[in-house]
Amino acid sequence: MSDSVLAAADAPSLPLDQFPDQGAATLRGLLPPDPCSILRDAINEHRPMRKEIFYQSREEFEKFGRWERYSPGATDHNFLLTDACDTSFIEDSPAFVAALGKLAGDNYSIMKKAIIRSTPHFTLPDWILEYVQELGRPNLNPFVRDEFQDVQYFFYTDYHQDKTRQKSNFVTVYVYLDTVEANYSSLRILLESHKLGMTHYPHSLRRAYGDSALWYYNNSDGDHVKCPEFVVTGEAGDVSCFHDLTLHGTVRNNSDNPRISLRYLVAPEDESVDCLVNQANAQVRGPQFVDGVRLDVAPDGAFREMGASIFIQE
Ligand SMILES: O=C(O)CCC(=O)C(=O)O
Ligand SMILES: [Fe+2]
Repeated sequence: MSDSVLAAADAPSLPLDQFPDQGAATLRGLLPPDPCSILRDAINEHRPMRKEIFYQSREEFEKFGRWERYSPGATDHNFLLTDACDTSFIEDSPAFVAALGKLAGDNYSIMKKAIIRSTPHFTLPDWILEYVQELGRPNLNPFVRDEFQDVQYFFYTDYHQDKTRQKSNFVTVYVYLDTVEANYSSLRILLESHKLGMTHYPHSLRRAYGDSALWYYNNSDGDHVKCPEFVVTGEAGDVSCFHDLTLHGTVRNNSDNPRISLRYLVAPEDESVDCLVNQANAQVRGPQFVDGVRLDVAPDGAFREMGASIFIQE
């Protein structure tokens, strides 16, 4: 047996039918690994990690950059939507379609999909490294030249919820395209955190004294939950998913060939459909939406220094 088969067998799983209670699930080996690796190579070839994709100085960023419309679009300026990326083996796969159907009902829609590139510190110009040093959620796209903003670049991400809009109701579905070990910017999911509803970022989280993989989380209504941290290790073709209010994050990736993954936001037709996402909503005790949820973003969209709860490895 090869090492990778062993690793896949060893990776812990979260059964899909526990999604409403846990706020997350894993679908190991859902997709064939070879086409995932081919897609990864194609992305890496066309969008290699290079220092040149970033503005080289703060002056240059202030002249040409902006704090809005810097992410890949749902319908345009999105490299995953181009002919260079064949995703039909994912989206037409009976196993993938069946899993999404369970999560969001047969009439689910893919609201958005994008390529997520984990970015190692050595590809970042010094001025950006300094700029993001005290940020909790260093989304790097504002600092990327327009041409390359068709991919989503993260340095790491502190625990956060993906939901930002009042009306949205979705599940984030993550597709790994390579072997992801714990320190390869694996996803970290705080189980059962969706139950407290939407809360402001930075979230009120403290690590348990006796168990570094356990977090105490509360909302401002006095409700609280103890969340085990689930580290999503895995292989190309493994899929994981989490509710739009589930706290999750990623740590840095310092490998010279860092992780490339796909992220799908998948929505049920409406709130009455009998599906795992809506069953998870029924377990949410706190508010589904709060205003001004990101305290780390200034009115002009600039990022504010606020530190991070997630462990930031150097
Ligand atoms: O992959 C990452 O680094 C960030 C993951 C995440 O939170 C997201 O894509 O919403
Ligand atoms: Fe996220």
